[in-house]
Amino acid sequence: MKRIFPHTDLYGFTDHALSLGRGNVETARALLAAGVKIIQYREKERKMGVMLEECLVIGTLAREAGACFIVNDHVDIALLVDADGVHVGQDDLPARAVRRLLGPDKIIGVSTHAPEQALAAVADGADYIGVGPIFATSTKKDVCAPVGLDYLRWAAEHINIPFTAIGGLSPSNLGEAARAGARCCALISALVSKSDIGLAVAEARAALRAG
Ligand code: TZP
Ligand code: MG
Repeated sequence: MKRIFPHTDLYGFTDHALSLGRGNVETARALLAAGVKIIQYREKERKMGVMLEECLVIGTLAREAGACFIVNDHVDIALLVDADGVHVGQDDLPARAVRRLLGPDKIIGVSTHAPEQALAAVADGADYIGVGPIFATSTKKDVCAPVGLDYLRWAAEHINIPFTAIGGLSPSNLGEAARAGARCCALISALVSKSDIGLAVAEARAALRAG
């Protein structure tokens, strides 16, 4: 059966380097306990074997919590742990190729930074797109300059699959993002780099609602 990208407010990530010494499993557990319904395993430093073990655990936790579990970059790991889907960037395997590996039932997300990339991702069969980086971020090292709220407004108007705003989002600017059309917002450092992830999720939700 085709997995569904949840219609939800926050998209949470792992990133152990930014997580104040917490492991990825602990971070995912805290995000899920706070009611986050999409978790992406995003890990740029660990060995593949460690990533596989962590994804097995986080995938089980997400399933138990009724949340969607997406693996960043690694189609092989996603298949091995039966994740709900994979997220790829512009320099990763193209969505059409990922689809051949994953089949029709898994979710494919594609990072986009401009309208032509968004339209190409939709044409290539993406199930959702990332829209960003909206604001400056130091979390992703190889990222382009911030695209700003104009691209988010464009996506809200023209893209008819789910999309998630990403990049430099925090309670201080989530209201602006919401007013520009964001319904789902992806936050990394504003959640995982806080000592109390539950509180950070509550503050992000309140800021989104106020927008
Ligand atoms: N893609 C575009 S910006 C970004 C990714 C993965 C990083 C977002 O991290 P943060 O800490 O929420 O700015
Ligand atoms: Mg990638």
